[in-house]
Amino acid sequence: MVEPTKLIMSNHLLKTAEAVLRANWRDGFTIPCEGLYPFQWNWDSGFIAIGWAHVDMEHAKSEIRSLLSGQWKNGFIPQIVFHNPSDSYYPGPDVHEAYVSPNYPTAKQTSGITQPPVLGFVLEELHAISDEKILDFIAEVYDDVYRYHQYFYTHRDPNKEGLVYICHNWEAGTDNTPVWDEIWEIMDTPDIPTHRKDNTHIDSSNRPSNREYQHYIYLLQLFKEWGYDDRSIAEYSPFLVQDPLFNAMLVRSNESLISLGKLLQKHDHVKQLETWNVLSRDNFHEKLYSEEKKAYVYYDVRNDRKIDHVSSSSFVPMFARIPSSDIASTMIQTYFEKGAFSGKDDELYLCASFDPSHVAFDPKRYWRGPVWVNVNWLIYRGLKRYGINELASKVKQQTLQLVAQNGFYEYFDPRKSVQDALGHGYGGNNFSWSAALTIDLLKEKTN
Ligand code: 9WN
Repeated sequence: MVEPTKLIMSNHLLKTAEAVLRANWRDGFTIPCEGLYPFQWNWDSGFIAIGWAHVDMEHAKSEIRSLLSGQWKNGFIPQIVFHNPSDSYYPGPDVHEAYVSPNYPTAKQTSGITQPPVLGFVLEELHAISDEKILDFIAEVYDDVYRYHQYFYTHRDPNKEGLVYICHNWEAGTDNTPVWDEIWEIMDTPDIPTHRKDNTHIDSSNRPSNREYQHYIYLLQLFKEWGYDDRSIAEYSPFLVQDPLFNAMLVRSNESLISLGKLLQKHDHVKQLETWNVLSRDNFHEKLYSEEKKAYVYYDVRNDRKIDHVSSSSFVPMFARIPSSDIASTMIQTYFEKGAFSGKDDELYLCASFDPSHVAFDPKRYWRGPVWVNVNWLIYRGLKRYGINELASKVKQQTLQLVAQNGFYEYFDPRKSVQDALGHGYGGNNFSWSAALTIDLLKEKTN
C-alpha cells in the first residue's frame, strides 16, 4: 500500500504537471516552454503526447496530428513546425528558409532539419495507455509515420548500413554536447552575426556560446545554398554524424511500428520495417560500441572516425534493446556503480548529460552536463527492459525528486549538494516534457 503522505504528494505533483501542459497548450499543440520555445518541436511533441495520453487523449491525438501537418512531401518530419508567428525565438522560418526545398509542405512553415524519431514508439505508448479505440487513430497516422522511416532509410543512409546520419547538432536534440567540439574545431565557420534570443530568456552561463551558435547558423546557410538537398548534404556537409540516441530512437520506433503494423494487418510495411531493423541492429553494436569506453559512442561520418566521448546518449541504446545483457550490465557497472555518472560516493544525480569525469563537463550548461527528464525517462525504460530494476527505480525516484523539489525545469544540476541548495533548476521553467513524463512516471501501472 502507498503511504498516505506519498499519495498526497504524488497527487499534487500530477495536478501541477497537468497544469503546466494546459498552460502550454495552444490551438491544437503544445509549446515546449513559454517565450523560450514558442512553436511546436518534433521530439518534444512525442514526449508531450505521452503525458497528454494519461489526462486527455484527444489532446494527445491532436498533438501528433499537428506535428504531421508539417510533414514534407518526401516523408521528412521537421524539427520545428512554425504554426504561428513569434519573435521571441531565433532562428525563425526566415533564417531556416527551408522553403527552398522542392519537398517543402504547402500547409505549414517548418525548419529543414529533423529531430530524433520518437513518433513510432509514442504511438505504442498511446496504445498501451488507452483502450482499443485508439487503434482507429493509429490507423489514421500510421502511414505518415512509416513514410518518415522510409525517408531515413532512403536518404540518410547512403552506405546502406542501417545507421542514419544527422547533419546538424539540433537534429541530435542534445544541441551543445562536447562531442561536437571535435567537429567545430576543424570546421571553417566564418565570423557571422547571429541574433540570439535565448540569452534574453535564460542566463547565458546555462546556454551554448556565441561561437557555437555561429556553427549552428553556418550549417543552415550551407543547407540553404544546397536547396536542402539530401544528396548534397550527404556529400558536402561538414557535420555528418551517426548518433547513438538518434539511431536508438529509430530502432525502437521500428519495433513499435512492426507490432502496431501487425495489429493493423499492414503486412508489406511490417516486412519492410523488419528488413530495415535487422540491418540497423546488426550494425549498431558493431559500429557504435566502444570496447575501450564500454559504452555506445558517436561516429563522425564526414571525417571517418569514432568520437568516443561518453554522454547520456551512450546509454539510450538499452531502450531499443541493442546491447546484450552482458554488455548492458558491464556498461552500468562501469558508469553507474561508483562510476563517473553516479560519483564515487553517489554524490551525483543520474543521469548527467555528459561524462562528469571529462574536462569538458559543465554541470550548468545545457547538454554539457545537466540532467534532463526525457533522457532519464529513456534510460529508466531501457534499464527495465533488462530487468535492472533497482537502478531503474533509482533513476525514476531521482527524476521525480528533482521535479518535486525544484519545479518542472528544463534541466538540473547533477551535483546533489549544489542542486539541493539551489531550489530551482536551469533553463526554462514549466517545461512541457518535464511535466508530461512526470505524469507518465507517476501513472505507471507497475513499479
Ligand atoms: C533547438 C525544444 C528544444 C528541444 C531540444 C533542446 C532545445 C532548441 C534550441 O529546445 O533546442 O532545437 O533552440 O535550443 O536542446 O532538445 O527539442 O524544447
